[in-house]
Amino acid sequence: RHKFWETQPVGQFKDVGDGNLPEGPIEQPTPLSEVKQEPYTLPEAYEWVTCDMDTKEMCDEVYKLLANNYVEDDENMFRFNYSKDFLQWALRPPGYYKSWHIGVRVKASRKLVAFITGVPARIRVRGDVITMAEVNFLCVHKKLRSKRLAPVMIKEVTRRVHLENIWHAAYTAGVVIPTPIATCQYWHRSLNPKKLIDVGFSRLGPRMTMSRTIKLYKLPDSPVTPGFRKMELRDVPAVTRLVRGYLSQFVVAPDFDDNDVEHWLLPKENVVDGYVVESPVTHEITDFCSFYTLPSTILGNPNYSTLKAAYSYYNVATKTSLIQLMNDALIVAKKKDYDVFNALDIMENESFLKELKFGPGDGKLHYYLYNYRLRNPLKTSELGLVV
Ligand code: YNC
Ligand code: MG
Repeated sequence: RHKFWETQPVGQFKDVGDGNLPEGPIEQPTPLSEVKQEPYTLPEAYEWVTCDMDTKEMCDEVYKLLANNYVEDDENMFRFNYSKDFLQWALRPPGYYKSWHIGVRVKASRKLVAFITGVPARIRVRGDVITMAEVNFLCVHKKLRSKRLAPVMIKEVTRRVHLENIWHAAYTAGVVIPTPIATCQYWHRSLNPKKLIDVGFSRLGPRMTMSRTIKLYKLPDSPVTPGFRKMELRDVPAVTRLVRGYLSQFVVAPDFDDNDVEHWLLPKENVVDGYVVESPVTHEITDFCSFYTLPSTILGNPNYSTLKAAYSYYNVATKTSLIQLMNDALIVAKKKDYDVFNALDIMENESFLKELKFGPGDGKLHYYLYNYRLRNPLKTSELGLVV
């Protein structure tokens, strides 16, 4: 059934729930001298390229490949349109390896036709903090699909991860392969319902008019929590403490230090937004919320070309209620002209989704670990990781 994945050190479908198999690494590391030293062989017409994401030229090429060939929804109405700034942010976190940004070119035309990336991350699984690769942006040009190029891309990134003495990975995908550690769902909160309905992202509810719908999703003009403000560099230590404390309750979560928080959570225009609540009395940082910006191209609509979407990232409420905190996140996202605010049903998100008028999306997101077995799938509320 899965000719490639059956050969890999991942949980296999037949083993789900088998109480005799231990949790943890599936294979032991091998000496680095035993890791294959040459790249995997590509079909003769193609060659590997290590993508230097510091250069504008390379960023442009990767941007175009993904903008035209990356993930679409089931009905092919929308396609992710990661910005160049987002790609540079996502691909160059603390300690990143250039060698993990892998492209494939056509030798004759020099055209970039496939891509896959890894970035390093410390991820805790129960009590074990493990250095992993987060693998993302696997993309094969539409004209080269179903030729078994993806397994070669995955084997090559695996080889390059192994060369750095790293033996585990985390990744998410819309498809089911052996074997999800959790299966999550996206929820969507309309901020600009008229546009969302016009482009076919959502539909007018039964017995609803456009004006009633607009009223239903109306939000105040500014955040309601006193002391709610944009995160600044000086907030990094306090935000690290808050986030670390919060993430400790989940079975799988990143192990963030100050450098990670500065990179992943400090606001970057049109890439990532972070807000803190600073107590007006004690000036203590008591709460934090964040979202990242990922627009989608609207395919074949005469009136609109892009959907501006915010995606809930890491949120920690200690003094403010999570509902009020996330409502403030919706308010600032609306103010910044986002059309929709998306959130997965992970962490404690289920406690605010319905109350804040999010609706369930179709399509699932499956989470995976490479070379690490869990006996049973996790509940979505046991996941503390956003890839
Ligand atoms: C996928 N998304 O099952 P079997 S998510 C993993 N993740 O193998 P072919 C995938 N595997 O079942 P195509 C996958 N999609 O026979 C397919 N596969 O064992 C498996 N789409 O290969 C599939 N991006 O080349 C099958 O398929 C084999 O030409 C078939 O190419 C697939 O980034 C793809 O959705 C996805 O660009 C490249 O459809 C193509 O269809 C495409 O014949 C649009 O491949 C964009 C898209 C995927 C987004 C993502 C996470 C990727 C994780 C990869 C796994 C990493 C493992 C860890 C490595 C490091 C380990 C260490 C240490
Ligand atoms: Mg292929």
